[in-house]
Amino acid sequence: MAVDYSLYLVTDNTPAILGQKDLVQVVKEAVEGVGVTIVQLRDKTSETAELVRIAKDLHKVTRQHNVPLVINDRVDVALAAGVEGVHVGQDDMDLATARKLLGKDAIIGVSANTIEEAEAAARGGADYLGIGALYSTQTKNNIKNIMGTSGAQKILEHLVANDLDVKTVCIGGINAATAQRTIYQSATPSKSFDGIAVVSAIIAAEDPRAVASHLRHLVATPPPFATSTTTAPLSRADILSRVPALVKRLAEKKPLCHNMTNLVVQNFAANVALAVGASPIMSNNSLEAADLAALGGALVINMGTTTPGIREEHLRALAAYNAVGGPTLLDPVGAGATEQRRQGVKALLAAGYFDVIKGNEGEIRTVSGASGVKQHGVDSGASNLSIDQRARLVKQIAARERNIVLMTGSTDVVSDGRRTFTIENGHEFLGDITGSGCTLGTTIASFLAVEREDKLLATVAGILMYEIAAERAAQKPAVNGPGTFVPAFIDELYAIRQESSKGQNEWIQAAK
Ligand code: 3NM
Ligand code: MG
Repeated sequence: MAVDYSLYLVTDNTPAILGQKDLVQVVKEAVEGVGVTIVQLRDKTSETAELVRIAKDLHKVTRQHNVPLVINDRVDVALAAGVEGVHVGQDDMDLATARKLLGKDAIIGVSANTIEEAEAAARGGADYLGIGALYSTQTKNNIKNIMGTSGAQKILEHLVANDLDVKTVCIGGINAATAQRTIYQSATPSKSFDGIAVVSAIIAAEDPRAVASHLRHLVATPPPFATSTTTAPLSRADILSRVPALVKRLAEKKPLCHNMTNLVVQNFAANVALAVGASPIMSNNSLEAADLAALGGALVINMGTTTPGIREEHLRALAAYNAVGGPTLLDPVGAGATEQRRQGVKALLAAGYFDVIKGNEGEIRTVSGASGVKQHGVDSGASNLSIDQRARLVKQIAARERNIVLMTGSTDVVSDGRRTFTIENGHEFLGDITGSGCTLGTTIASFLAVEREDKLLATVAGILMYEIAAERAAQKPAVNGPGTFVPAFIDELYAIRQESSKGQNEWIQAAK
């Protein structure tokens, strides 16, 4: 029997989640309509006789809708109630024994928190794995490992690499706000979760039927920010031919560029946004984020100033842009410098999606570790990766996050996980002024707002316009140092925009 794992409901009868409702009624509502596709009775408190009675009651409801019912942990209850199978945790009856007792046609699922557990269960003939916990959750208190999407992705990769064909659902903190991004960011090129498993999202809901139907829709639909579909190689010739047109498009569309940025660069970033042709808004108030996102602009989250409460502002704004697929860029300024910032990066990566993450070597290495990826035996803080190592790291994070990662330096390295580029433009004066990294973020975000098909192209366009402008500015006779460089730089950003708007595209020949 082919089982549809797309929306897997795990029950909970504790008052904190079920409230005063009747469990059977909740399950009935959840399986009706475009509802849940498989149900697990998970009840840690009822006596055996009561459990069998509940299982039989639930089974009446699920059978009517051709939805399989499995029992958590209790093979005896599954047999007594005649349901379709069991779900066993790592501390429950072993898979082989459960299979022997229930037979080959039973559905048997296993909880997997680690690669080893997943491999053992898949080799042992589990029908599906419940992989978790993705996120922290109030629903289960003995969670061993919060893995995030990067941990889940590693398990899926391992199953693929070992040719282990088993269905998978993710569990732990999955709800309408997290479902799409979790499926998207956990996926490998050849394996994605077959579904999501939820407890509180449905059991605690006021309208389980509506929530179930909404979750089904979300599971079947890519997230709104999953717009980059291009896998075409991006050759130097492509860049030379497409970037000036993109600069022109930016000038014509004048997209909003919403900066939640640090105290130091507010004014400079706004001037850079204007020079490249965007319309800047500097606002750290997340209460306006949904309105701004609706206007089609881009969001820059720059962690350079940590004021109390700013993390919550960032998280709310990110959620607002993610909800409509608006462009988002993270600039994890000083990410490794303090605990506040390390935690901030972790929280942002766990809670939302960024189209682009840009930073210097130290910042990107902190981002790398923020979701559990091991660093490659290099001392933290030291800036000593070779270009090859940088390229590998950037590519690896981009594949993990399914986004664009840019590591700035005298050679910039940028990747979408498949295509990896180095860019050699720029000028040393950029290192002698404040906010040059931050305003590069503002520039790239502005490009993202007008190029959603190929986010790597948008990022490369931003870097080239920015760094070629810096080279041109530094050569001006009136520029004697960093002080005179800043206004000349803004002038050259403006000049490149004007040239591109008139079809004068020679400037891009300076790309290297
Ligand atoms: N198992 P909610 S997490 C039952 O990690 C269960 O194996 C988990 O509840 C695991 O959807 C979990 O309310 C609880 O977050 C999931
Ligand atoms: Mg269990």
